[in-house]
Amino acid sequence: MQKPSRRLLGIVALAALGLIGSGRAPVLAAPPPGNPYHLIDRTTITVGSVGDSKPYAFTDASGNFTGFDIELFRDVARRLGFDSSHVIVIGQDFSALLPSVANGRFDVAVAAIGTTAARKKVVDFSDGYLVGFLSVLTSESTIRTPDDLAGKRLGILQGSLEAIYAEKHFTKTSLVEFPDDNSAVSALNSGTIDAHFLDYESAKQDAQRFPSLKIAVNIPSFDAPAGFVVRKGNTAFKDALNKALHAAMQDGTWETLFKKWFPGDPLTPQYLPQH
Ligand code: SNW
Repeated sequence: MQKPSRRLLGIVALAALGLIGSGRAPVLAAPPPGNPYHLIDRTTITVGSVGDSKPYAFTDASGNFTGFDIELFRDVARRLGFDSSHVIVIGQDFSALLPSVANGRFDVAVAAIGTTAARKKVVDFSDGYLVGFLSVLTSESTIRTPDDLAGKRLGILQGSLEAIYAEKHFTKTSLVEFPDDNSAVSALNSGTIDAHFLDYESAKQDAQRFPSLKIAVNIPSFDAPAGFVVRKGNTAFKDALNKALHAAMQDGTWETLFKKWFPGDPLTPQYLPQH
């Protein structure tokens, strides 16, 4: 048998110390003793997410959850002592995520969930880690502005910020609710709806996949940055997540993941290392 190389042994030693894989921030090697974060299972973080919110949170071809939000959360969890084998991700309909965290079914929900005052009545949010746009995706060349949606059928994801925005502002449009973005995009492709209203990055991916679809309208959602959602009052967990999240921003991990998942997009200055 070949002897492992010195370099390999060095890497293994560094990995055991938790010194590689997540930048310069200190990383705990194991879940902390006791249950300081009030987790359902003290050795594991149980995460609720969605399977089709590309590129934020989705399942890959082998059924594993991945995406910007999932990778960022795994990095943050590792800084608290929970490596990938101690983070379980469970898929749900988007509309069930916040109630499930409130009811103690998940320790945290991670799925590009925008922070709003209404949602903060039900759950707590970490600090924000992502801002973007809400977009109208359509194959109809006559839809170019929000006004063009009058009399049209527009898909919305149940429980989403898009749904709330559409109900308030697109009052002449018939809104058609879907449990997930995939089924809405199928309905769009089959002509059951005229357009779908979803996050810009997801819309961009759909437009690449289905060349007839174009992004017609973008509405800034900078006042509702995505955050990690925890049970109300679980301040120890929220504070620990915030500390690790800021370490991931400060050591460039956020920037690396952002460039990986949103290539070419403008970086958000407040999430970059501060000097
Ligand atoms: O508010 C935006 C935020 O600015 C960023 O673009 C990431 O998405 C949002 O958080 C909005 N996300 C929707 C929501 O919170 C839908 C999330 C989803 O489809 N998984 O309702």
